[in-house]
Amino acid sequence: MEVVYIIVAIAAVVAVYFLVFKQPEAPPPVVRRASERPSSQKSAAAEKPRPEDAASPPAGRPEAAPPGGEQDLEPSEISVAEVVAPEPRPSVVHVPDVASLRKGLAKSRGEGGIFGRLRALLGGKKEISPAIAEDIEEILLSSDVGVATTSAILERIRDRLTRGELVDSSKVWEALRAEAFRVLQVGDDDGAFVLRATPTVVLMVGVNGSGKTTTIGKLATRLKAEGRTSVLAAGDTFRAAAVGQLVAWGERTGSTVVRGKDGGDPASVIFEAIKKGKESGAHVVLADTAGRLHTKTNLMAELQKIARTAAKALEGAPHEILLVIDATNGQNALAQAREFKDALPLTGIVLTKLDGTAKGGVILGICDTLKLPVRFIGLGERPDDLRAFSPEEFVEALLGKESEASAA
Ligand SMILES: Nc1nc2c(ncn2[C@@H]2O[C@H](COP(=O)(O)OP(=O)(O)OP(=O)(O)O)[C@@H](O)[C@H]2O)c(=O)[nH]1
Ligand SMILES: [Mg+2]
Repeated sequence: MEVVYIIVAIAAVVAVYFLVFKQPEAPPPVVRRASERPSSQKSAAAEKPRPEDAASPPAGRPEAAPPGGEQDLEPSEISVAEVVAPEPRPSVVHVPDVASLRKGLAKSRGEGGIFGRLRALLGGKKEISPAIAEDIEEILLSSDVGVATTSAILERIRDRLTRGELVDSSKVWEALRAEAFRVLQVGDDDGAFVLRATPTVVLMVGVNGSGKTTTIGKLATRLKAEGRTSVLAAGDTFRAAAVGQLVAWGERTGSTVVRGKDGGDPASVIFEAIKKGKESGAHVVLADTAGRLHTKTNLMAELQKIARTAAKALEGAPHEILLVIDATNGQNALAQAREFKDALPLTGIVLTKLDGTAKGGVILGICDTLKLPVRFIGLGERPDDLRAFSPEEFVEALLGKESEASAA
């Protein structure tokens, strides 16, 4: 009898061993949030692993692959990562929030602002006469929309007024919003930049004090919150304080800061930062540059050299060259922007300090003139006062008339 018990016990141990330890190993799950991709790509993208997910080592552990980490990848997973084209995805997840955007645009929505004045003009009117076009024109011009953009908008509005299409104030509002949307939507590339490479290299350029360094800090903050790592390149070697400012953001966001000697060559700092980004598997390199007057040709040539050097450090870099514009600079901002666009292959705009102006219309003139997408807008000095731009949301926040009562 005892022999039977022993045989049964041995059989049970063997069965458990095969069941538990000899199961085929499941591949490690690809951890990804659905919100990391634009909605249009969600279904098509299904569960394809992204190259950078599979290929990049986690931040801070560049060389030492953890046991069971990259070394455990099946050959098939590696080849999938190699053949699948990089899937563009927003670097900063955009969460629509018209109410908070409206708060940031309070000056433009207030009594003296573009929205407040349009509301005062159209609010009480039941009957609309073609002469109203002149009043609208005056408001747009004094809200920094710019002469060319205002006259293009007004031409269409006048046309519709004459044809009797805009019979009441709500129709005029609708027409104005449609015009604003048409101007703000530049192709299908608006909003946060996408991570096309590991690392994705982003170069910030602009005149003095436009908000380049602060925007880098805000971006590093947002990226960190999404589990991405940034290397900050202190390319403003002109002022020691500028390096200090970036180092402070680096400490705040846990990002590596690559700096050079005071007065050193900014291009070589950015080269080193890209090298560091590649070695450490960082997702993004955010490169600061010294503010410069758009009229100084030698300083504009320096930016061109920085861009060329970045491409030597990593093919395709810089992936984004963002022109940082201070919204409170009004029409001056437009002149600056044109010069920067002539000198560099800009990929987008960051419009800062929109919280500080009642003339939010400036964004229309900039978009219309430059035909460049707005990537981010700055609405304050705090780390989270940066929003990925969405034309629909912006028009709703600036000119959304359903909240007229609570606008001012
Ligand atoms: N209100 C407001 N202030 C901002 C915003 N962005 C930047 N600032 C402030 O603008 C000032 C200049 O910002 P910086 O980031 O130093 O500008 P910069 O372009 O790096 O300046 P330079 O390095 O001198 O060319 C700082 O006081 C920032 O806090 C914004 O969106 N809103
Ligand atoms: Mg700076």
